[in-house]
Amino acid sequence: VVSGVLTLGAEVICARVPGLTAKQREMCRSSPDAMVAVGDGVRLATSECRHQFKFHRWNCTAISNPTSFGHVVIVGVVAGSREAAFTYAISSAGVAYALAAACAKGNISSCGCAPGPKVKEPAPSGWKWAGCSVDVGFAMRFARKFLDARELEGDERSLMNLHNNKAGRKAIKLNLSTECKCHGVSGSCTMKTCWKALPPFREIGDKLMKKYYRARPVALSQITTHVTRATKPKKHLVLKKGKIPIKRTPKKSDLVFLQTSPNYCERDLAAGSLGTIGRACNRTSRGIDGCDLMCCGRGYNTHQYTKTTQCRCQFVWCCSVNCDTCSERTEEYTCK
Ligand SMILES: *[C@@H]1O[C@H](CO)[C@@H](O)[C@H](O)[C@H]1NC(C)=O
Ligand SMILES: *[C@@H]1O[C@H](CO)[C@@H](O)[C@H](O)[C@H]1NC(C)=O
Ligand SMILES: *[C@@H]1O[C@H](CO)[C@@H](O)[C@H](O)[C@H]1NC(C)=O
Ligand SMILES: CC(=O)N[C@H]1CO[C@H](CO)[C@@H](O)[C@@H]1O
Repeated sequence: VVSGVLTLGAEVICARVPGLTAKQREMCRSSPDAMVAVGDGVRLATSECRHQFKFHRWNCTAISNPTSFGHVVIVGVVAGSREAAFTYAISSAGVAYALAAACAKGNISSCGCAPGPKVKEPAPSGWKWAGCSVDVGFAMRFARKFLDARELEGDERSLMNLHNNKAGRKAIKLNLSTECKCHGVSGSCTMKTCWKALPPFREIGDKLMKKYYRARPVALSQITTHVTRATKPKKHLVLKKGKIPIKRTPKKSDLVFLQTSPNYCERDLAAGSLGTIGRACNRTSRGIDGCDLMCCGRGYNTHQYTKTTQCRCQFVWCCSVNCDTCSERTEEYTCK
């Protein structure tokens, strides 16, 4: 009876989640506990993306459609851009990460701990793999099935999204940290047990940001390698040298994009650009956060205001603190 009620609950909840494909709805019904983690993963990814792009013209806003659960909707030319590549990679990494974390916590019935690292790594002498290592297997599989279920078109854009989804998952799998605990007489550490743990998600964000800067341009392969009549020629992405596609496939862990990005200076919603009017900028910085680059040469507005704070605080025996009130003139700059 209880499981009947739970199933009914999942049925109702999964029917209500907007924008799921048939396959995703099916996965939702069969693993409602994993769906909670998928939602956590999407939130984690969104906030990490905002953090990483806080000082960029494109700041990760408004491309992720909140009504479409676990899926990023990117419109216009931006859909083939390296920003889209980052968005897909970080989302898939976030979902895989949250699933792996939920498995380790015992929050998902169909997964738990692994006895050691997934990729066999010999433990240095005196060590032993023990305890609860993250079971990335389930998380990778579920994230792949769930997010890749979107990419049905088989065109160059869906191949790009699939590639970047995979690069995001790889970033989790390849960046697990090793944690250890010492055993032995009074902490002598004659014996160590170690397990694989998830690093802070910030580290994954930083790694993927490096990959964003080094993202590779790709094109749909024009060469149809001929196979037997029964199997269709397989479409795939190849690297480009300048504008020319070459016969090399991109590395699985690299991010790939199809189109060069717009400069994101002007508001053009059809192209997927919000523009930078009203964005805060730094008057003295020469970087992308500086007013020159952020405002695309349009200039900036200066807002002056007075900030009052408590200052010159002194401890008075015993026991109070006396402070003065200081006011300080501050300036803020926003793009015209
Ligand atoms: C596990 O579930 C508990 C209770 O629902 C929740 O508070 C916690 O955040 C979950 N942990 C993870 C890592 O998903
Ligand atoms: C991102 O940019 C948009 C449009 O320029 C702006 O409205 C929004 O406040 C910015 N978000 C953050 C978190 O800075
Ligand atoms: C502005 O940029 C300068 C130079 O890069 C930096 O030292 C300063 O901390 C920045 N100011 C703010 C408010 O971020
Ligand atoms: C330290 C480490 O293992 N770094 C790896 C993190 O993941 C990327 C793939 O996204 C690898 O290229 C790094 O070697």
